[in-house]
Amino acid sequence: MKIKRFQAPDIRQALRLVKESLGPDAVILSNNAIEGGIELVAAIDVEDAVEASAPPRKPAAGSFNNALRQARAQQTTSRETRPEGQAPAERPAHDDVVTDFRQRNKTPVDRRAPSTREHRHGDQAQTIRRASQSFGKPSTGRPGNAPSGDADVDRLREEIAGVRRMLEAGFSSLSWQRTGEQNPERQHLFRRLMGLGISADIANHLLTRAPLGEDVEEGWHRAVHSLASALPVVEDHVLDEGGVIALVGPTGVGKTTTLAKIAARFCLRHGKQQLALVTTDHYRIGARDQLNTYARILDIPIRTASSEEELHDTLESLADRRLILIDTAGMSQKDVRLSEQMAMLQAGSQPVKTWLTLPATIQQQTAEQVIRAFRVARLSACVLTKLDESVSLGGVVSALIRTGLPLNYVTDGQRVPEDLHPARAFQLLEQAAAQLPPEDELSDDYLAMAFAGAGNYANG
Ligand SMILES: Nc1nc2c(ncn2[C@@H]2O[C@H](COP(=O)(O)OP(=O)(O)O)[C@@H](O)[C@H]2O)c(=O)[nH]1
Ligand SMILES: [Mg+2]
Repeated sequence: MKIKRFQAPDIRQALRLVKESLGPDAVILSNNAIEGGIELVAAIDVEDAVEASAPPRKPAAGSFNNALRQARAQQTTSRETRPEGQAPAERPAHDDVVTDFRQRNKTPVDRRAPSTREHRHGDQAQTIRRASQSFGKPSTGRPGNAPSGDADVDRLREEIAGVRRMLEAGFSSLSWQRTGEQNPERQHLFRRLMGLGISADIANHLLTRAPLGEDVEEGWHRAVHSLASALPVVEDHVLDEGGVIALVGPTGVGKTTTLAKIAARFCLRHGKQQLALVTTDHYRIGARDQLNTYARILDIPIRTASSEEELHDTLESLADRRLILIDTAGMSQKDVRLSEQMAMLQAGSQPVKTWLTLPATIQQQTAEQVIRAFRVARLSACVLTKLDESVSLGGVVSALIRTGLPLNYVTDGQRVPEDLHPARAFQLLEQAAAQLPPEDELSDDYLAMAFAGAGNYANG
């Protein structure tokens, strides 16, 4: 067995790396969110790989993948030939492997006789979970995976951990397979939601609650509808009522462009006398130039404020303006100056509404990190930019659902002011669904892991 780790910015790229390095038979053992992306641990049964080029032979005893494959094949054959509900006469090879592991690890054997396929499945799953739990535990009482100082012991431990992951992957695979047998609509819809980039826990939660009918397309429509209902959206009246609005967010996400779009829309409705622009971005050379250009085109005043007092005074001096738009310095969620800058917006006597600007292309974990970091600015809404560049909206949609930050506007191009629209949840998700990648892009191994993980989350 060969086990490798792969890191990539998103799941699709990570899966591509796995496929390129280990081939299409690789099994995904685990997936974890890491800073800047995702880490997959994948394995390939080396014997399998060799098998492809070698003459046919009996599968090696103890090879989990082979045994699992055999077990699946036997399950399918026996399902085809035996009456519904009747237990098969022979134990599949997979049980032998589990028994073998149990004996080697002295795990108590569950002696209940399986009566139906349903029970057998449950017992198998429980057994695998138990076996995998006891199998990975260090026997020395030494905490965690601290190196023992003995190379052989460490290598053995690593192998045991690998086997444990294999068993867990087997468990996930069985659970995924069982759902496919008992509830193929649910499995199909889960696959589509995952294709959309929706997080596994939200997808599972949705499908557990939404009534699924016979018709898959109807079920899909209902799932998209439920997702749209879960996405928080707020209708904003700023273009009519005005106020003081600050656009915040990381660099390059489209704050200044969005601000120009809002300014131009407002000018068209109410005239230039009612509007002013302020920038607190004194960090970046050229930041003011960009805003200046828009101010010149619209013929509206622009001010710079680089401290709390200056901002306070500037806002006071512009009190007669119906709408004041504040452009802020783009800041990474890790920037130490972030809290200070965001606190500055809330320090004055005038209430400032802060809108977080996020690109539709952002990954779920990064979006959640950014939202958490910018919470100090008391965010009231989120503007989603660059819809035109996004391949999959699921990440950012999941982040908004999980954090509860409401969406108010979306932008889908660089044109000022045309490419700015009020957010409409259902329309947005229908559009995302229309861009779905081909269904075979996410492997069954990955889906099985995600499904099992989401099940645990939903149940616990
Ligand atoms: N394709 C596309 N590009 C956009 C959109 N909004 C902004 N941009 C571009 O993204 C780049 C960065 O925008 P900018 O407003 O300067 O970002 P800021 O650093 O957050 O102020 C510029 O080239 C914009 O033209 C959008 O909705 N779609
Ligand atoms: Mg800018």
